[in-house]
Amino acid sequence: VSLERELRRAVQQGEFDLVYQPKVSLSTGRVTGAEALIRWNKDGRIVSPQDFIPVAEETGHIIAIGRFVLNKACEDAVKWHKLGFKDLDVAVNLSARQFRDENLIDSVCGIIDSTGIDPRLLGLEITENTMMEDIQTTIIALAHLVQRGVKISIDDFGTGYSSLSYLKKFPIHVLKVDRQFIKDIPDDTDDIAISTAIINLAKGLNLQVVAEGVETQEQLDFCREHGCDGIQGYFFSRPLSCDAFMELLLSGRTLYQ
Ligand code: G
Ligand code: G
Ligand code: NA
Ligand code: MN
Repeated sequence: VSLERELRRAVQQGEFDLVYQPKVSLSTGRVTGAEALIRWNKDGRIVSPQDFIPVAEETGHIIAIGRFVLNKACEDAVKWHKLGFKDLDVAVNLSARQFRDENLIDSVCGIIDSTGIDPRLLGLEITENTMMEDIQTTIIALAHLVQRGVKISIDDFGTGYSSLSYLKKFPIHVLKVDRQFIKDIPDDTDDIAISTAIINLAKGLNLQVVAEGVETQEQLDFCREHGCDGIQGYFFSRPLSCDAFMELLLSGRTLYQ
């Protein structure tokens, strides 16, 4: 059976689920929200999105998958809200084809309305390369989304082809430092220089900056000392099932004692 047919079945039979990786504030040490990451439960095995998102993109299944992700993430965020965590946000990854889909804005607005999520608590993560594919269309699409109240992050910043001059033209809120630049800190002095520059750039442009892939205390200290707003990474937590994420919230665990 081709992966394409299996993907079709997976959408229809509800084989997808989301896990949530906590994001933590470096000023308070508290969980501020989570990034939703899709998982495919295929015959008892978990398939990584790296292995099926590209095929889903090529075959167009990404549109249905993306709608599932957005809807589930918003529903879960509303659950967290009802548990009393009223400021917690949720971020969803949008792939290139989804971002270029002419129904994207309607789809996002429809899901905001049907789930009742406060749109300020919904974030969309879009990679630098996706944004750069067609700059005029990107600016228009982002403007519509921002007008509806959602927060936009540039994902994997520093790994793509963006010219810095576009940063000020895009209505965005958060810059995410790619894990690639964090993983060899403090050993790699080039990565220290690059990460420092990205953080300073973000601050200079009044953007929030979140470091991805923080795995060690040293990396955490680096991010805090250089003025990152938040971190994500295995040091604090791996991605968790929605239930495990809610347990974490209820436990009150923070980054600092
Ligand atoms: O969660 P993990 O580290 O395995 O994710 C691998 C890649 O898949 C990352 O680049 C991530 O952005 C992407 N990814 C995870 N979930 C989604 C999703 O729901 N939609 C899209 N388009 N990409 C996702
Ligand atoms: O492309 P994107 O930034 O969305 O990808 C996020 C991916 O990074 C997810 O697949 C997530 O599982 C993974 N990830 C998150 N934190 C860490 C970390 O600390 N170390 C490593 N190796 N991977 C991480
Ligand atoms: Na992401
Ligand atoms: Mn990223």
